[in-house]
Amino acid sequence: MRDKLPPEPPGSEVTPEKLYLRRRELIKNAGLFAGTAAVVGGGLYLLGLKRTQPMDGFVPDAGAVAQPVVPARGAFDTAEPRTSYEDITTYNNFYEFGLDKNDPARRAHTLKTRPWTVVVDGEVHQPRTVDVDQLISSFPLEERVYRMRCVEAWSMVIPWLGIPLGKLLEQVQPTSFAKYVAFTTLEDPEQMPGQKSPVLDWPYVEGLRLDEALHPLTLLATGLYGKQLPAQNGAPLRLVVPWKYGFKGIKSIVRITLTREQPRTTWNLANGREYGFYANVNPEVDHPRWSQASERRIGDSGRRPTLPFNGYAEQVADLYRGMDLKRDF
Ligand SMILES: Nc1nc2c(c(=O)[nH]1)N[C@H]1C(S)=C(S)[C@@H](COP(=O)(O)O)O[C@H]1N2
Ligand SMILES: [Mo]
Repeated sequence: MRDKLPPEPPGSEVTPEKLYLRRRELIKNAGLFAGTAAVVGGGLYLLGLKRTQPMDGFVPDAGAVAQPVVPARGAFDTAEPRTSYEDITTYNNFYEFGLDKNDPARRAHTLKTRPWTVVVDGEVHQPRTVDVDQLISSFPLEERVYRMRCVEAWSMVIPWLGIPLGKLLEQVQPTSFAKYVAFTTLEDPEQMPGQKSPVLDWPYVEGLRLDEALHPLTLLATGLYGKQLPAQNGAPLRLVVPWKYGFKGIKSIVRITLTREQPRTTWNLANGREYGFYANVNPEVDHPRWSQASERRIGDSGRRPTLPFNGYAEQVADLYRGMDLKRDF
């Protein structure tokens, strides 16, 4: 990223209005959970329904105690407080719309995110060219509350909505030659004025190893806080890989290509000494220009320690068994 230190986040004072808006979000969110209880992983605790009991054919115990309808946390959801909708949608990195954190919120609303076509091709038996809404509607949406750690040492907690990437990849049937997945952002300098400047090689490209792409934590996000994804956050479709630095989370995707070779990635091309292909969050491997041992949570004061794999080591460390993560950073 640039040498300039990121600006301080907006103040964390919670005004009554902000509280009210946040409450409305939560209520909306609860409604969304109720509608999709079967797919959000945690399900609902209703009238003493126990998680171990099957949903269909369920008969409540005679002694069941009525409980409030509280969405249970999904297996991968963090219980940490969520970053405000305001902060998530106004403090962004999206260089296609400028380099300052508040540029994307001011400029990206002109991006035409519908109609939008996504190509899924390469080493697959069933290549597809689909309208994004058709793609989204062919899978149940899931909510995932993930930490996001930017390589610049700030972090957020974001309630995403989306589709596990693995489900899409299963559908297109990777061939036995597929080893990686390459992603490409829209290239359209008229709509994305940042692409008129050579600050990065356009279009923005990213990549994952196939096993990383198939991991159940890896999400194609279509929304956040129960609503459609705002353009500044990468509408209509962006990648979320919560154990990796935020720059792996490529926005406004138009193409997903299964490949035999490791794909080129934008930040690695821009500066390979500072940004690796793997980009796993690692407090023990400092950025050449700053420490990665701690981070600033947007909306909070003070710093907190950065966790290996951003706190997802239990789920993903096995993917990297036998690798030297200081060399393959
Ligand atoms: N196409 C594209 N995708 C991108 C970026 C970008 O500049 N262009 N920035 C990345 C970086 S550095 C981060 S930290 C996250 C930020 O996501 P957010 O703005 O939704 O928090 O998006 C990533 N995806
Ligand atoms: Mo980032």
